[in-house]
Amino acid sequence: MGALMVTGGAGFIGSNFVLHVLKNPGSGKVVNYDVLTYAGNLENLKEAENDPRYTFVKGDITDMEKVAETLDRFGVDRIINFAAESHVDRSILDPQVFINTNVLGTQVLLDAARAAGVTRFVQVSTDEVYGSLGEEGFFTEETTIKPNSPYSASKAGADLLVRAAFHTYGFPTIITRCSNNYGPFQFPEKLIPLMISNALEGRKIPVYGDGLNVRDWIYVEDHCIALEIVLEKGEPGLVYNIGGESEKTNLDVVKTTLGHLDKGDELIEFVKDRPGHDRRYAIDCSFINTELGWQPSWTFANGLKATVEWYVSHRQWWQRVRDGRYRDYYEAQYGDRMKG
Ligand code: NAD
Ligand code: TDX
Repeated sequence: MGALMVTGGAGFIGSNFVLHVLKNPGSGKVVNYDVLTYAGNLENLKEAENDPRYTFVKGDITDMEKVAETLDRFGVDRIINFAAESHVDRSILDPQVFINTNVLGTQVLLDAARAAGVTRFVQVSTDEVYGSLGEEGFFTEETTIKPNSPYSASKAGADLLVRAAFHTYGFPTIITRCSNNYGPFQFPEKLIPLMISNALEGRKIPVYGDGLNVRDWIYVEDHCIALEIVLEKGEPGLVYNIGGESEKTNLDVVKTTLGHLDKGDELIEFVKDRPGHDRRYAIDCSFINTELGWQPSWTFANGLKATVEWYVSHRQWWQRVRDGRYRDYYEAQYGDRMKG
């Protein structure tokens, strides 16, 4: 078996995925290819550092030469692409980097992977490509793509390129579309870690609009398990929806989290809504269940409790992320060993 390349493996879901894969003593080599934007944090992977099966390569997915060289050097035969700009609010402020990484970067990976004879390419996408739901209904794999933010439009663009690579060249690609993840190592710009860290510091929690937007929350470990199954057994050319079967309004999530932290609702501050804010996401994940036997195992109650406990006991992690000190770790660990 060749190596598995995990792009974006220093981010939230990518690092959880790398650690999850390495837990299996039978797993092969894993190459984490990540350019380390503000969202990439090698501290997440401390546990893997001394594992001979694991290698980190600092590289950009838009850099064709570096991608091709890495595929060749490590004998990569499978790729799972997590690398992306992932935050909707940032995409509203500055869309261009989203197009560069999410769209162009995906095409570079596809071209390099096809040239290198990669036998499986999994694109980690999002339910946001489907747009917004009303009060009723669910996104299925057949739902028309109608992205509403620059972020989701860039992810939808990437999905279409991945689909085209399959149809045009017969390149074995698979797309997964997952709902909102939460859990350890999530950058504290996203709702749940932002709330927990703000509340722990006695700061207000900004709730957009009326707080009644609905998201379908999935504990990151459940997503990782689903991705591992898709990587092994998924059928090329197909899309698999992945969801947590846990629809909640933002206000519900905020109030429950504050409850876990013994904090009161007075920390909530309603602020101006996000422009173009999608009202509701909800995933029908019956296809992956019937085809591949996956279903989420974490309830939202247990997952949120575990997440709150993780942030409470890893205060240093998020404080270092918040003040930028997490970057010192890379310098200390790799600074004089690697250039670029
Ligand atoms: P994240 O922002 O935490 O991590 C992204 C990682 O990609 C970082 O390590 C970053 O350094 C790396 N990266 C960014 N640009 C790169 C480039 N040009 N070249 C190489 N590496 C680059 O994101 P996340 O929340 O872990 O999401 C991972 C993937 O899953 C994304 O593709 C996202 O669209 C998708 N997704 C996320 C969620 C969610 O709820 N977070 C849900 C569904 C799908
Ligand atoms: O401060 C906040 N206040 C607030 O009310 C933030 C950061 C968010 N929100 C709301 C907006 C959303 O309705 O909470 C909800 C969740 O927001 P985010 O955490 O920013 O996630 P979302 O926009 O739903 O997108 C996420 O899920 C799908 C990820 O960031 C994406 O990468 C993924 O594709």
